[in-house]
Amino acid sequence: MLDRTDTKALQREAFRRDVIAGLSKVGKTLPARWLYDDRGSELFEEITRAPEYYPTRTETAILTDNAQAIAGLFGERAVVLEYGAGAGIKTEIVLAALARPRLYVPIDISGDFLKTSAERIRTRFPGLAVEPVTADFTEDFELPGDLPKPGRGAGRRGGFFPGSTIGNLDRGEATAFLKRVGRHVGPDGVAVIGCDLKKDIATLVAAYDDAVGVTAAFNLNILRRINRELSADIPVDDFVHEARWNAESSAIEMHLVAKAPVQFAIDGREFRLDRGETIHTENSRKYDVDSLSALAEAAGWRIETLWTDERKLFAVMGLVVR
Ligand code: AVI
Repeated sequence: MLDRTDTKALQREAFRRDVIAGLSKVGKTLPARWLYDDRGSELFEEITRAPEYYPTRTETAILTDNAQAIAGLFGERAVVLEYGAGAGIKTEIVLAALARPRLYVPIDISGDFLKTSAERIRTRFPGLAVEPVTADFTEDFELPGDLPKPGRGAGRRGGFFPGSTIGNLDRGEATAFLKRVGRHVGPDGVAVIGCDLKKDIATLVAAYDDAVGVTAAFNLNILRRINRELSADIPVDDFVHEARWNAESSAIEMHLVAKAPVQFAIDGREFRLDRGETIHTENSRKYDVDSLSALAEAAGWRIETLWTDERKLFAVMGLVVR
């Protein structure tokens, strides 16, 4: 019997279930969220510094160049809800520009991560109230009832979701997410969302298959995680990382491709892959202005401003509730 209060055990059971379900399908998949164990998170940090991975530095520059306009959208005494526990420097750029922010609410499923990033923000902004919320922001959840309401000593509520993580959600999930943010911020609310833009395929593929091989290590780490946490015997060296452009879904896909026929067991179940068969581990959707507008409108928002860089690599949407 699973102890329902043992979050580590619950997490491990959810991982086991997802892995077995994904690898039992005809087109094998693994959910991207499991890429981020401690090692995966470290590797992702490294990816953000790779010369080919333009999103992080481009978005940081957009936020820096437009910090005053973004602060104007949030307005005075804003309550800032950040989906994901603090995107480091990007969060700091926005918070530093705001006029007397009332409260910062980082929301993340990882309590440990949340604690560390809340502490960092408290140190950097000693006068700012910080109220972390532990929740999975990809699913419906309620905000604590005691958050200040707009009008009573607080300005409007604004959602902040940088990093183009919205691109890792499918269309239905992205729409549901934006609707959820709309419910959280209310009728006068705003949101600032980072999105990666469509561009030439060579630039996209290079960003997800860097020359040094950090993205490859990040992708392959999910197999090592399965071996480590589920006592499996996947021959990791028999797989290679591949980044593919899927024009139909407008997404870069990450795959793990079997170099040879592969056989392994997880939890007493046997799995086989033919040579060339793949495990699809992540989608990273790329948008253009029309598809971003359509997404925003379908979720009850309107794009008030679209901040972008000179080369139109990346966009930051300033949204208002319609
Ligand atoms: C977290 N997310 C926005 C990254 C992306 O670009 O889709 C994850 C990533 N996967 C490979 N490289 C980066």
